[in-house]
Amino acid sequence: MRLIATEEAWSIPEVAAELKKVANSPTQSLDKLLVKGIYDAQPGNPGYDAFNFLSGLLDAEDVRLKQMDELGVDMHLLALTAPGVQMFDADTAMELASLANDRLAELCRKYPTRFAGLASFAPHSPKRAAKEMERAINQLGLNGFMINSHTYGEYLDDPKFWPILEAAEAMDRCIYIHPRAASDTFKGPLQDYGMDSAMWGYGMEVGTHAVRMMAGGVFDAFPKLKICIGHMGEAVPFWLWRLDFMNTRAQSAGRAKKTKRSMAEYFTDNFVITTSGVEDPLALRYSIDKLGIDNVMWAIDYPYQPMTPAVDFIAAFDCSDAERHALCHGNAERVFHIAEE
Ligand code: 1WB
Ligand code: MN
Repeated sequence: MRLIATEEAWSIPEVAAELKKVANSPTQSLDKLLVKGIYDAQPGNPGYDAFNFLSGLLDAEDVRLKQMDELGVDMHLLALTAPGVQMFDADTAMELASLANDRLAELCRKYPTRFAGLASFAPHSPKRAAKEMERAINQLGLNGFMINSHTYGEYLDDPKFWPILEAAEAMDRCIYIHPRAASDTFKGPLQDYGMDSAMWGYGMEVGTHAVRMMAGGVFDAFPKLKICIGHMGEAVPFWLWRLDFMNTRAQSAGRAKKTKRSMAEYFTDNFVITTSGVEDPLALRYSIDKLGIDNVMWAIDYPYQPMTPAVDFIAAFDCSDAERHALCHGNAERVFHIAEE
């Protein structure tokens, strides 16, 4: 069965070099803990070996493709890795997003059955971002978009970003919201014990982003907009009942914005999720039964997550043939406009 992995991280040397500058710049931010470890790694630093992801991120055609061949992974849906261009100034962010999009499109043209790509954009300038999004789809033939959660502490429920949402909805292309470390106004207790990133903080950050969008009425303004979130839905699927109950109560008490539909309806109609980095069959079964099989896609989260266990996980997962078809490639083909084979 065709296997499409839907949240696969990748980068280019120019972005890596700019992130190394960020690592050495004077201003504090929670992202820097990880950015320093990956882009300014020094042998001998704690975690140097464990966080040695850079070569995997900069590679597509060498180690990655060989391993895909060995394991029967047909395709990686690649995207510029977190924090993308969102820690840069607006001009640098725009230049590097379009450079990354050009390179990604080149790679996808060279290997049309092995790589597909999510385009990057600079949310700092939403109207110009929308133009780059249009170029990425109409001229470069990329498959959708990725944003790495907040931009300078601001989230997509803010109408200033809505040109971005309008463009995605008009082109029927999904925006993948990938984590980055929590914004300055949210980071307090996440600064210790390694909680800043994938262990806990990332999920809190993107889960909060998704709830802000639903409770903020974004999907009343953009009813056809599709948002993808990874890491088994960043725990949101497990919260849906309580989100519905408490949002309904808060709306009646005048503490929440009036929305046309319920949180659970937005989550099932406007969101899809991927399994990236969560190889737990109980969590996957729950998510499929709760959200519907059309809303869940397999992903690895390479190179942060090794390929072999992710492949073994989906191969061993107990499901029907129709479910396997949807999980492994059918949903990805539909949501990300990937040509069927
Ligand atoms: C890790 C995971 C690091 C992700 C990342 O850096 C990203 C990690 C940007 O496991 O340390 C991720 O995408 O899940
Ligand atoms: Mn990831």
